[in-house]
Amino acid sequence: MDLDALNKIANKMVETGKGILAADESSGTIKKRFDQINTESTETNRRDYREMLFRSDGMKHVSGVILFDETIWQKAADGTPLVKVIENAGAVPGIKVDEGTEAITGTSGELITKGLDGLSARLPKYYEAGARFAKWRAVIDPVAGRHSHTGILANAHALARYANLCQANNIVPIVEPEVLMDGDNDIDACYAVTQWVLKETFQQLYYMNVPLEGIVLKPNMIIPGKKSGKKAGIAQIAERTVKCLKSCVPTAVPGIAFLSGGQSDEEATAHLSAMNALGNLPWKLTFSYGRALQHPAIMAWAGKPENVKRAQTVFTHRAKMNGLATKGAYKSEMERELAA
Ligand code: 5MM
Repeated sequence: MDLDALNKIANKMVETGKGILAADESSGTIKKRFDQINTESTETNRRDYREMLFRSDGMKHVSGVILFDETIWQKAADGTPLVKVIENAGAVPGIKVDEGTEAITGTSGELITKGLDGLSARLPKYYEAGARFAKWRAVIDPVAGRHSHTGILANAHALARYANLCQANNIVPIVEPEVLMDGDNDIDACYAVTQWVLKETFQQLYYMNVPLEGIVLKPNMIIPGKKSGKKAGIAQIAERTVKCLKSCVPTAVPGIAFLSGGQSDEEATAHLSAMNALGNLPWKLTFSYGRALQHPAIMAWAGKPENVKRAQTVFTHRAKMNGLATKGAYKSEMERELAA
């Protein structure tokens, strides 16, 4: 393991002014997104959609792109490998290596992320293809009665095993323990469960000899569940999220790149900006958004070649707003720039 090289990549991934584009929707998820725009999810359409994003000016604000297995091997319409298109835009290509989730038998529906079997053989191939970081997502439900020590420990252990294997192959692991944001739990439950999950995750990373200088953390923000009917303000979410992270995340971690988890695109930007505006942070705080970066762009595209330019403009605007949020410099009035 070359920790110096891993640390350099991790720092590049969380560079101020930029963030990560999560374009790693698995076949089922991208189909759902394409269904929303009445577009068939064919290999060519998936390629065209992603190529459109990777060739947009928005890439100026993107430090890395998380790819699904299919995409890392795909070529753009002109024959250039998509990995090259990403590198030419100045971003680091990355790969989702988990294989989804399954229920942990004997629990109340807790999930464990699959993909450790065969991972040590897959990673060198991804490195060869150009991936310099990877992603593994664990899923925890904070609703009362739906999480336990069993599920939290099993997921933290799997994240640490994955991170250890990535680093051995000189690939920076994005460690993503996602506490869901769509249940009927309040903000305090989100805080308590996230804290538990993060503490267990860092304990397992320590046991598995994972140097924290060579990882990027991808957590949820501290937000009341969508079905709780409760709302929290931007300042409260920012303050609670930073407080929780400060109590759990060692300062050796170069940076934290949040998932958006179903927040609206503008909310996700506002929350990130408010956190960075607090100042005095021991790590970089940036974005690793899927839905919150892509939603307006995919709607503008609607699967039609004549909409490509407009969709690229929409994507660029969103990426720029999030880039500003990494500096704490985003203001909601800036959203009007797009209309202009
Ligand atoms: C882009 O969505 C990713 C893939 O999801 P599936 O494996 O379920 O198809 C997802 O893992 C994503 O990278 C993160 O959860 C962050 O995405 P959001 O949309 O929450 O920002």
